Amino acid sequence: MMRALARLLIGLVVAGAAAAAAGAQAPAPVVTLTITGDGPPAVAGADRLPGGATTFRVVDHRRAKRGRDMALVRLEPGRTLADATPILARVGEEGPPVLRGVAAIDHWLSSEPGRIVTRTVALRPGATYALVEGDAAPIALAVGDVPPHPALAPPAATVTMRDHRFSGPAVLPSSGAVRVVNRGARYHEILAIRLERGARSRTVRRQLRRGVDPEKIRRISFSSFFIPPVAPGAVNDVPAATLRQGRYVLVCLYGDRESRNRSHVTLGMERAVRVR
Ligand SMILES: [Cu+2]
Repeated sequence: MMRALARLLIGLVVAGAAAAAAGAQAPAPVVTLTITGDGPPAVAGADRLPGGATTFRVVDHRRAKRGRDMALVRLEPGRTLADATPILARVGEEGPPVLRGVAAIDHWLSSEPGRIVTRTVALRPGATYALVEGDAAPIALAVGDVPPHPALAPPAATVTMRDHRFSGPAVLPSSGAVRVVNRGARYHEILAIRLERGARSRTVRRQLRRGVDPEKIRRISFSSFFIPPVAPGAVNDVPAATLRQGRYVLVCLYGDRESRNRSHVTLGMERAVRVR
């Protein structure tokens, strides 16, 4: 899960806005990240970012097998990218909690080769962000002045992550957005594991809780409903269209020093849900 950060770091600084007057619901501004090779993405549309809902459009022109994951890191008030850079370099080794007090991973932007992936996130007004992936040189983005910021549209369902459990509805939609909120004090991730025909929910959940490698569990598949580890307080809307009708288990497979490297699912962080 740490592959993006382990590769090192680049930053693209996106700066939020001073709190602006609330205005009419305007469409969220769009930032386009274009990937054509192994280098950092080309960034367009990020020079006048307000806080609030912002749509990231990730265009990956490569003919690669795997997409790329970029962490959208929020700097804590008063911290600069120069403060955060040496600590970000330790995240691959030590995990995101090493950032505490300096920065927080609130969101991830993932690409899919040959496709366009969009993700709308709420950028905190007045905050500064860095897009972190690999070890290329940081791309600094000019910070513009700030128009009013729209809020995220209401989700179709909300799943809450705590230390160490999920809560939310037992049935999730397959359209609209599922909001995932981290109300824990730790970093958490979410992956929806699909139960294929013949899989017994109780058996699969027991195996997961025992720490069996999910790759070795039969009759399950991994959906693309996935958010890598995000910080306490992070709010992410995931398109429910990544879920097909059926039975799923939501799991947090993340583990770090705070959990003695045990995956959180072994601490009980799993929940059975149905998608309709
Ligand atoms: Cu967790």
